[in-house]
Amino acid sequence: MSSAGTVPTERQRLRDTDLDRASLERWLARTWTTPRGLVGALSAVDHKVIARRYLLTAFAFLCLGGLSAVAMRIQLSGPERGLIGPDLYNQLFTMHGVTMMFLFAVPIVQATGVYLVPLMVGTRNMAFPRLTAFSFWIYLSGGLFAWVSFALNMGPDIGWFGYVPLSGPEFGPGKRADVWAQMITYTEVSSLAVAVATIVTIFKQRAPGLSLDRIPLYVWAMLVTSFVVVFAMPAVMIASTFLILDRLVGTHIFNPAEGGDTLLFQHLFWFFGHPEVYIIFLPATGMVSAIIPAFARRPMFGYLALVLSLIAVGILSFGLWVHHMFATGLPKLGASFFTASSMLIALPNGLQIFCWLATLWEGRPVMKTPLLFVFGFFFIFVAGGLTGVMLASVPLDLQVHDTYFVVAHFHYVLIGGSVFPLLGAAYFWFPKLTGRMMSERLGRWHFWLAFIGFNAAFFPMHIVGLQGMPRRVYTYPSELGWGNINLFITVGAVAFFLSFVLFAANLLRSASKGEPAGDNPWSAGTLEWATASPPPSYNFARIPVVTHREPLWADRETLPVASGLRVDVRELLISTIAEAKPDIREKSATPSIWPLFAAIAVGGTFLYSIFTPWAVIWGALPIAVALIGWFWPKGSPEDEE
Ligand code: HEM
Ligand SMILES: [Cu+2]
Repeated sequence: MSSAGTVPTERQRLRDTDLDRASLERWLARTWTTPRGLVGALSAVDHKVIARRYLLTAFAFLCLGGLSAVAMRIQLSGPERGLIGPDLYNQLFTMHGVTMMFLFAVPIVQATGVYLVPLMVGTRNMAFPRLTAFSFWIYLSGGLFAWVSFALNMGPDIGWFGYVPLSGPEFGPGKRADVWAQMITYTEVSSLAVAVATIVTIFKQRAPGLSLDRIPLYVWAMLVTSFVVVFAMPAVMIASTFLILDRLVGTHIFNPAEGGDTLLFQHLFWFFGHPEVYIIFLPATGMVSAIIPAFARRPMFGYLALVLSLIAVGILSFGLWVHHMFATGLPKLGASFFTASSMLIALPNGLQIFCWLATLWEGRPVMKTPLLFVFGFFFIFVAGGLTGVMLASVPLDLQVHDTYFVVAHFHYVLIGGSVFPLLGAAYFWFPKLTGRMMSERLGRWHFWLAFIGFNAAFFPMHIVGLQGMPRRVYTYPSELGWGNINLFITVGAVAFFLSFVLFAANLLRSASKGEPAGDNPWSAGTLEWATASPPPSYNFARIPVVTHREPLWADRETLPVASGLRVDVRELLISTIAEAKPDIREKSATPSIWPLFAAIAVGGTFLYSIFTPWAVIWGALPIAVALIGWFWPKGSPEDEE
């Protein structure tokens, strides 16, 4: 038997230096692979396994969000249609907004990070793998909670931002607003946890030599985004918790009649809500910064400028929230401040676009599908940015407030700024996830259908908006003459929706029949392409040592590697924050079913609390049991030097 077959005795420590390549790989696979069977699958802590589930779930929610949008658009395709009444329509646009923002956009960018960040920084798993698993279960059950409530005709109907007093106890009887409030707090727990794990992974688990000035721009983007999550999410969690207290316990935090403050809700919500846009957008810029150099075949122009503008955008995004509240009648000086800062943020964003264009200009880009989506992003996002600068001016904002002009603007920003880069990223990294290429021919059809469908659906919304068509109405009278243009919008929306069907078909087909990809099909320069596609459970047989920003371009033949890690237990190399010098070795968590139980306990508590505040007390017991199981120390004494 080879050395891989030998079982080390209690005291024996097996290190990668003791083994040849083949037995090293066998040992690592044995140590790191997710256990078999149902219980094994439910206990998984491998970041790639969790990320795949996360991505699929987020995609499923995108489909639900898209279906609700198509339903709304069919109802609005002509004047006085009777398909969907006002009550269902209110639930539909709320479910659409909530699903897109909380269950699709944020989770999908975080899931992409969970997959890519450990590979790109050259480590074997996320920091806090069990917490990451817990986050996924929390998110899944939060999403199911919202959609099951909707199916039971208990779906929230107060808009995705759930303003009081409409959502308060007086105007929002029943359980609908409670579902909204608890679901928000609950899914943001998951976002926060992933953000914390991402920050620690990036700061402490980077491969030796991957100093801060060599981190791939995508990883920088995820780092900044995770900090924005950590500062923004608590604000909305406070807003939703105050709301549930007002509704269920009878406090008067948002009730002006009792000395409460309605505007406080809007401040708290938008202190989160505006950065939220950047939580969605910043990772997308990171994706663009990964795709462009790979296709232009040259390093990114202006690395430092890009890093600084990422940080600037992250910080400035917190100074803009009041531009969502211009119509509430603010003091003049305050309004001017927020106008100025809203326009200011166009600067770092513009800078990023110039760096991207400069890189493309210098290189000889090959027009493949990922790059097509990047060009789609440029076009749509710049258009959305322009209407954004327009809306930042108070007089115009007051004119078009709550009209379809605003609906057009934010779909340009959200879909141009996030969905198009995400689609490009899907084509770009699909080979890493599956070992196969996506079909280029279908990809082009997909792109053009999406691009044309998108603009046909959302450009005319600017026009009806300027004509005065309000948002959140389930119908309109025919005398206003908005019928034809709305029909056009609906046709565009259906075409845009169909482009996702085409995308799904391409995904399915390519996953089984696509051309085999190899490790590095695009000849890209960053570490995730240094390992097999799909990567083995342990990511890298030996931890790479990084000497350049694009390690695979610099050390073409063989990457230098670090050795000395144990292979009979899940050991990680921990490095210093700035220079990524190897610091200590640390054990990574083993698979466990307890994060799932903890998520069930926390979820049950949140759900039950809608019916009685006592749930918080009773729920503490199962939560405590699950946490004890989760953190129960493993008995075996570990000798450390
Ligand atoms: C198939 C693509 C989509 C279509 C056809 C679509 C259509 C619509 C429509 C018609 C409304 C307005 C409903 C109304 O005010 O009466 C709306 C609202 C909204 N959409 Fe979309 N949308 C799509 C994709 C997205 C995506 C990808 C996002 C986010 C990433 C998004 C975010 C929102 C938000 C936040 C609202 C506001 C909901 C509210 O007023 O509370 N949409 N969408
Ligand atoms: Cu904003």
